[in-house]
Amino acid sequence: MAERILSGTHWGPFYPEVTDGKLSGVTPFDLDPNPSPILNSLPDMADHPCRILRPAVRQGYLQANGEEYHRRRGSEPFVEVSWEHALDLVANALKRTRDESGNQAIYGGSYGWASAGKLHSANALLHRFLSGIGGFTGSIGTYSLAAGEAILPHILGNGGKNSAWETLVGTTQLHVSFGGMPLKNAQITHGGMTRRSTRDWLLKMKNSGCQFVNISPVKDDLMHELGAQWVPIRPNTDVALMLGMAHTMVRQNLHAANFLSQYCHGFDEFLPYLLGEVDGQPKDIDWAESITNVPADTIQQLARQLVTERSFLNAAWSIQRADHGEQPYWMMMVLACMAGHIGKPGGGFGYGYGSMGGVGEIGAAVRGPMLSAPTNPVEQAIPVSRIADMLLNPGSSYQFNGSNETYPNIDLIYWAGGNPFHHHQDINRLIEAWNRPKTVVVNESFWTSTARHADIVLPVATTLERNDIGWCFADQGAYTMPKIIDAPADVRLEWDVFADLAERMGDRDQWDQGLTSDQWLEQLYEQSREKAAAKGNDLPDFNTFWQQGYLPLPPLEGANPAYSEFIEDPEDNPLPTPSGKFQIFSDTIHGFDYEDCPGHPIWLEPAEWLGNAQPQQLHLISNQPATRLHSQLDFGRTSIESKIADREPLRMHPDDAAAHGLNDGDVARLFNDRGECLAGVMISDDLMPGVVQLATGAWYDPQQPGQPGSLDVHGNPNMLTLDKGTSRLAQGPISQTTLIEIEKWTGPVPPITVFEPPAMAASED
Ligand SMILES: Nc1nc2c(c(=O)[nH]1)N[C@H]1C(S)=C(S)[C@@H](COP(=O)(O)OP(=O)(O)OC[C@H]3O[C@@H](n4cnc5c(=O)[nH]c(N)nc54)[C@H](O)[C@@H]3O)O[C@H]1N2
Ligand SMILES: Nc1nc2c(c(=O)[nH]1)N[C@H]1C(S)=C(S)[C@@H](COP(=O)(O)OP(=O)(O)OC[C@H]3O[C@@H](n4cnc5c(=O)[nH]c(N)nc54)[C@H](O)[C@@H]3O)O[C@H]1N2
Ligand SMILES: [Mo]
Repeated sequence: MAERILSGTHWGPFYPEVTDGKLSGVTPFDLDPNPSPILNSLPDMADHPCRILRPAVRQGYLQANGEEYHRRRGSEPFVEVSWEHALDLVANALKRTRDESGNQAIYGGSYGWASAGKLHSANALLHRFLSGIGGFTGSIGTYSLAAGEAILPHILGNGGKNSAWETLVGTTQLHVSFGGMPLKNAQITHGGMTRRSTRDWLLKMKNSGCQFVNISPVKDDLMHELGAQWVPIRPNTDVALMLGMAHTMVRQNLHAANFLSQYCHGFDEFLPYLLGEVDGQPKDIDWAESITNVPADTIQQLARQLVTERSFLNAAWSIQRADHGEQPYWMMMVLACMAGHIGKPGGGFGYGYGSMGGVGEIGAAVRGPMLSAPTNPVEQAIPVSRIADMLLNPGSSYQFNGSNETYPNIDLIYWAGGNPFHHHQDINRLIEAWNRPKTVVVNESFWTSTARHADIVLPVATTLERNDIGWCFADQGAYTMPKIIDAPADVRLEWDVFADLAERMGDRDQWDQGLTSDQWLEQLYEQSREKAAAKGNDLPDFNTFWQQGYLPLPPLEGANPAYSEFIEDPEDNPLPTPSGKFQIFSDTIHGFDYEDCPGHPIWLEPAEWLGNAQPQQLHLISNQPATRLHSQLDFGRTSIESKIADREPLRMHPDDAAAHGLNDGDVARLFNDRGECLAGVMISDDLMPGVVQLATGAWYDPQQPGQPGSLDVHGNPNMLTLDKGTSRLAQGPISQTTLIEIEKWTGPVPPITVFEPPAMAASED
């Protein structure tokens, strides 16, 4: 072992301190300039009371007494059973489902972030296991970026390219970001980056003369040291603002006409809409002001600056997590084309800077290890956030990105590494849907809401209790993730759980090929090492790496502005789009004939927004939490210390607080037709009036567990959000499209109970 053991998480690497077999503290990684405060919560991970200690089965499932036994999930006590018993139950349910209904009746989409590490990646292990036993209905896309993932390939030919930070420093004069670039989000990178560098890049840009503009309902979405111009905007109206800017450019003849004709397809089809020749409504600055609440003068100023200065446009992922979220992503590309700086140093556009730490980083020339898996024999997969639609409407049809599909009938859900009772919109609707299948199996380390709504719960070791490798896609360094402490006695490695299940399903040989998980880890590393050597990069052998702890990796070569090759030589380096150019008009999308996503970007009214709100309604933004990763470590000290009256903080403008008779520290009830929750009031000038902010991830803590419509006493915004797809193109989640009402909670304040284990009935084994 190295002198100091190094391990890591999605929010960065750390050196553990172990006292008497317990994780007593952590020190951040030496090379990380801005370590995440979420690291401080790690000591709470190992032995918190909400740890699942033994396999557990819902009492009604165990007794199976009555046809409707699956309709009481979340409301009954659990019974602890032996591993043998629990694994037999899972294997029998899988076999029964397979025999009676076929493999497509198993839902294994199992979305979620799980933990960092290349081997023990829960969702990947589940998919590998289920593929080996005949397959499963899977999921397509993410809750993060579903609308972007669907629209960008049509208009850019792939997921889009981002310029490296290096190319923006000293070159970008004006940086305009929709949704800001909040450092709270840049703490995190999927897979766990070694360094949190976004803050430093932003300061370098500022110090070399860049002016920043933060277009967001929330002022501190851009750090105050940047002295940014804050342009408060009504949520979900960014596309109208962009159209107003585009209209100004055309009217004042500022737009880059040569760029549009040389590098873009379909500006002529878009122009009549922009000018109002199609619908009688020019998308001018007064029209844009009436929708966005951004003053017409500001829109005009920004439009001029975008053209006259070397400008860069960025959109946070949040702005597409909204009704018709495809449109602002599409329109921002059009606006950047009209400004004409794409491909030049410091100019152009990108998506997701500040949404996650790795965006804008160059990454390494050597790729990380990957566990191979058999292809899933079941081809069907649903757009990930349509899960409740699928469970509620088996056999019904839906449209998705040009195809017509039918929802399968699901008998069994198996989840590992995610928390849908945190992440899905409209939890009350999810409860109804979740009660439909006959069996729900969940692998977890903690009694999350999802574990509480399972039939069979299998307790698995945490990242602290197993050997793994941290190797993040955007990073120039890899690190070891050695086992730091022992798992509780009856808690097992997820790898071994699947090995024993594979044994019961007759698939053991394929699962582990006779090797232990530690042997697999070494083998995976050595495979990466061989691939690196073939490209002329020498990596140390596994044992040396394991001794070293940290492994610097060679950077990818070249940091050119995105699309510079295309701009320099469009004939030889066309974009991989149908036209070979930026698609301002998409004949493909036009051919789908979707009213909610036609052939060029347009303004479409969201289902809920301040423009159609009642006077007492407020727009709820449920952003990513600063003090944890989603729902992970909500019980950890960093998250707990941030709570107000034990509840998730609700930020609101002083005028809105006064109008509702609320003061700092009060408990408020948030409600709409879909549900209700409590939250702790925090008054802030950083919010625009009419908009309130409640981060995601507070564990759902219902007053009557298992009952749809119950009050959540803790502050899960998904009690209130709307469960609808962005459009037929992406079918993405729209959590940022939510109106609510609010009132002071004057009754006794209910205690938070969700961090205690659920009720247990006497064990039978
Ligand atoms: N209202 C609203 N809702 C949202 C969003 C929003 O902006 N607003 N954002 C959405 C987005 S972008 C995302 S990505 C999702 C995130 O949603 P999730 O990714 O589902 O959230 P997490 O809390 O990270 O859930 C991961 C779970 O995996 C468990 N886990 C960790 N390691 C392991 C392991 O090794 N094995 C197993 N079996 N389990 C493990 C953790 O204990 C945790 O319960 O939320 C979405 N929901
Ligand atoms: N600390 C921490 N960091 C995280 C995560 C976490 O759980 N914790 N999750 C990670 C994940 S999975 C993801 S996908 C990314 C998500 O990254 P994002 O989607 O970019 O993050 P959000 O915090 O949802 O939103 C960023 C900001 O957008 C603003 N915003 C919301 N709606 C609108 C709108 O309609 N218009 C405009 N202009 N602005 C709007 C909000 O003020 C919000 O603060 O974050 C990652 N980073
Ligand atoms: Mo995400």
